[in-house]
Amino acid sequence: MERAIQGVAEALRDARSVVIVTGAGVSAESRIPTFRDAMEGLWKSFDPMKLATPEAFEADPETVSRWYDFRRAKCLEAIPNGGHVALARMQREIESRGGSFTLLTQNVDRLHQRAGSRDVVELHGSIMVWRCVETGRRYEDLPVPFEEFPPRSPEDTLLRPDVVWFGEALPEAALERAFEASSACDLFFSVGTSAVVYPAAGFVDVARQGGAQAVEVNRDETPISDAVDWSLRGASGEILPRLVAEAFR
Ligand code: BV8
Repeated sequence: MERAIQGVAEALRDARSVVIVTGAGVSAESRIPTFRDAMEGLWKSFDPMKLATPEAFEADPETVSRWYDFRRAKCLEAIPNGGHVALARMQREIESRGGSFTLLTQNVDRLHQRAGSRDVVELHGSIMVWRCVETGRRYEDLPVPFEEFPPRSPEDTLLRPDVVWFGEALPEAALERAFEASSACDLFFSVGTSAVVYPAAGFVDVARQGGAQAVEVNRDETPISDAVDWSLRGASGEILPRLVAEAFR
């Protein structure tokens, strides 16, 4: 692992343009259950893959909004971990050298922003934002927990979480930025993601087709582990700080 970290640190020092895609694994050490870990407590009998869909909300807006309200509270209680902080420092170091840095996240918890990352591309939206199903108007800083389920807007219309559900298109602007940055970068990282949800899981291929080197930092093996140049197996909260310390001594 040490030699691999040195190799990646060298590539990071020389990189002119870096893109990172993160998934739920980067927030695991902040005690936010990942998407595929068993859900806990009253939600353990629910399947996230079934709840995170427009059909589920349509059929039972109360249950789906209670699940998101529960997760939103956990995200607000969570503290950014060493992995989030290291990525924020990596952005500062790269940009201070005149390089470009793009952080794409599948996570809806806003921990990257709370750790100091700037201009984060939220591929799957944010659990902190809810939008009116009729007008699309967005609301933040809503009461935690909600007073009623499903929650309603000040105009008394139905609110839904402003996240991208399975079967829904990702925000156009986020997609554009992700494709542009991935195709132009010279170093691409996939961190804390099972790399099975598309289109997010496909940006590593866009980067490699553009000539970039690719790095995976993940606890478990994934479908891209054999396709990257470096596969660092372990906890992002431990590996990323070591990597940034080695690269930007
Ligand atoms: C779309 C927001 C088209 C909501 C999420 C084939 C068959 C069926 C469907 C499809 C298909 N191909 C594409 C699709 C569609 C589907 C898809 O990809 N399905 C998959 C399951 C096959 N994709 C979509 O539906 C997307 N939309 O394609 O639209 C379209 C176009 C035009 C018009 C209309 C439609 C939308 C996908 C977005 C879904 N929303 N989240 C919410 O959060 O509730 S996805 C959800 O999964 C989360 O965002 C999560 O981030 C994401 C991926 O999961 P991970 O983040 O990777 O988390 P996971 O638990 O899986 O893995 C954690 C990893 O971390 C593990 O590998 C673990 O080892 C590691 N780890 C754990 N701890 C640590 C760690 N690593 C490091 N350190 C640690 N400490």
